[in-house]
Amino acid sequence: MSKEFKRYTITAALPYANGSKHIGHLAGAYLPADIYARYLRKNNKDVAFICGSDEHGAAITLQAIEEQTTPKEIVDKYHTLLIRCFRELGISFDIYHRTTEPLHHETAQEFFLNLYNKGELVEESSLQFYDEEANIFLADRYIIGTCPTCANEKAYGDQCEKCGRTLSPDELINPVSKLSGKTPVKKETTLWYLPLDRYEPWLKEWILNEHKEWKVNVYGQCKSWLDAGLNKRAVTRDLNWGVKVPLPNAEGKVLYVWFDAPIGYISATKQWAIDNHKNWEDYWKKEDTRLIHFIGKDNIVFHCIIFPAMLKAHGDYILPDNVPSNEFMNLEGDKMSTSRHWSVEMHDYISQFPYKSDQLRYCLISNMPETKDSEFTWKDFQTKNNSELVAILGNLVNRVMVLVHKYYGGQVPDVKGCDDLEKVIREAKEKVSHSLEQFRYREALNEMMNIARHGNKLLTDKEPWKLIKTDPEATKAVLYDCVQLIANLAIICEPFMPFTSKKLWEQLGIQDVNYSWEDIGRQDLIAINHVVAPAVILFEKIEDEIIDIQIKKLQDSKKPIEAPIHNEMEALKETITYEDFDKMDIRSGIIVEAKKVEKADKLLELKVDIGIETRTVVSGIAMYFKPEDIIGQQVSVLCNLAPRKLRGIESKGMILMASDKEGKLYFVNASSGVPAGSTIK
Ligand code: B3M
Ligand code: ZN
Repeated sequence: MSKEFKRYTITAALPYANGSKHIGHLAGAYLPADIYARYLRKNNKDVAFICGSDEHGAAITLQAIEEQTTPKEIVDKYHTLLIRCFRELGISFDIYHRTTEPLHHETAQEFFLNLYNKGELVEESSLQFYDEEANIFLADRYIIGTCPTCANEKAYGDQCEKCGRTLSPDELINPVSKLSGKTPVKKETTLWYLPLDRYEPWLKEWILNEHKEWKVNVYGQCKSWLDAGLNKRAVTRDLNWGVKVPLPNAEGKVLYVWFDAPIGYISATKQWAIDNHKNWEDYWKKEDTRLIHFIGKDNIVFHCIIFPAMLKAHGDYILPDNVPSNEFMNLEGDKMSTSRHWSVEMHDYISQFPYKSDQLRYCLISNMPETKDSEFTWKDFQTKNNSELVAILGNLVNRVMVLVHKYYGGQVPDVKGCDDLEKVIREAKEKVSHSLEQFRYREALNEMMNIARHGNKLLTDKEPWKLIKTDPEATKAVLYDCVQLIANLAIICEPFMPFTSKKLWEQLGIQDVNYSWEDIGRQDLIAINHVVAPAVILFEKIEDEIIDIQIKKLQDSKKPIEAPIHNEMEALKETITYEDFDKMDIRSGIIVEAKKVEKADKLLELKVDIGIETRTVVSGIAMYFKPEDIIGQQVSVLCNLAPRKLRGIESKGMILMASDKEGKLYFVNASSGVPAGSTIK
């Protein structure tokens, strides 16, 4: 370990308890955190590995309304499911807490009050969307409308899930309330804000100068946020599900879920400390504690900028020393998404591949999206299992155990090895340690497997099944070496494949293992004459049929994306003469004014400068463009089209648009700089 820390607080993003989680989440945050925590524990470090369910937020209340149930029922259900999945996948949290616990509410309220009393929060009134029928302020998620970028009519007020654009409700075209289906009104409300701009100079120094060692993907994202400049962020919401704002006259207001969730790490640590006779403050307030947040890339800003600003504002807390966020793991060529039914859910994997958690862990680690997005495919999963786990690790262990039983009745032979095994293993161990400390899991896993590869090479080179006939002493030495090598593997593979580690110890006939990382390299882990267990199959081969079922299941479940307007390229129209074409007067123009046509979803009223005059043109592009975004847009105008009245407005001419096969519209324009009025032929 580079810098000496006395203890480690390792957190993994608190998953929203509003649904199951997929293997991309596992690869993104939980698995790397678990490997790291296990590695530290093997090094006898003092570790608190913290996680829990994030049970607040508008998404959960909304879901409750949709499913005609209560938020509490939803979070109870998924909290239970998540706990089970993590346990079965070997994620070794020291505590898995929940943000609906009273201890968390107290902790979050105290934190809020601390900032409030110090004047670190700003109170401001503003106009927010309000549903007059449901009598409720609408969280961003409660408002849906048309995405200005991709025209998805079901975009949320915070994000369009079709194109991924981050939105604010004001940007939606035709916003309606999800609750009543009515157009919301704007109403005044008071909210409290964290003025992030106050922390900007400090954050710049702290991240950009003092944490240059952070992963490039994390550092890069922070830099672009900081370069763009930080604004105040609301830390409360008008909602009735969450941690109540602990102030008078704050009825109906709760802390914003992203304010209370990271404090969830602290409250979980408090509970763990109560349960284990520890002092929680050691893990959050002492400089010799190393705080590390494991998260997915969509959480970077919250963990690198907002939460540190909160901790800094409070003043009593240490700051994260690293935030080794991963990128995303795609699935079979597409973005992994539970809502789009393109995912492998953790619980589905567990039920379809029982007792094969390490096989999944192995495959995810070897493909971990460490600095860029990666991909999971079922074929690759099969290959990793069959050609690596079965063929390299399983095969080695099986051959060694079979031979030890065949020649020595299962007893570890009494001639110590002559191979330079110790050096090989110690070197591999150094590399694994170094890689893990840099959060380079793929590399670490590969180095670990190199030890198994070395074992196989030893068998292939020395051929004990032949050697036994000519040199029994040398045979003993080879198999002694192999047994020690397997014991070393049992220690070093534990962070990656804890179930396999356990099986290896069983295979070696060892109970109550207390070897630590430091012991890796030793050639006397298993005593001479110790009896090992009869050979068992460590990994089963996965057949094509099993993989084909999974691939088919995935393809069948994919939800059709919103129906495209027209599916195919339009057929060509019939031939016209040049004279027909020449009748059209097409000119380059510039949009100088634009506004929506009342009560017409699709229409914009435009004023277009066509050189000789400025004309009114009514255009059916409102689903794709916001009026304010197209002022100054260069367009092509069919000027001599007979005028017609649309919604009472006389439209003189037509704006030419290109339309792709999804029906998305694009302006057709001459290269920029062409003056208005230039003719187009
Ligand atoms: N629940 C978001 C997520 O699951 C959020 C993380 C909270 S970590 C404090 O992606
Ligand atoms: Zn969109």
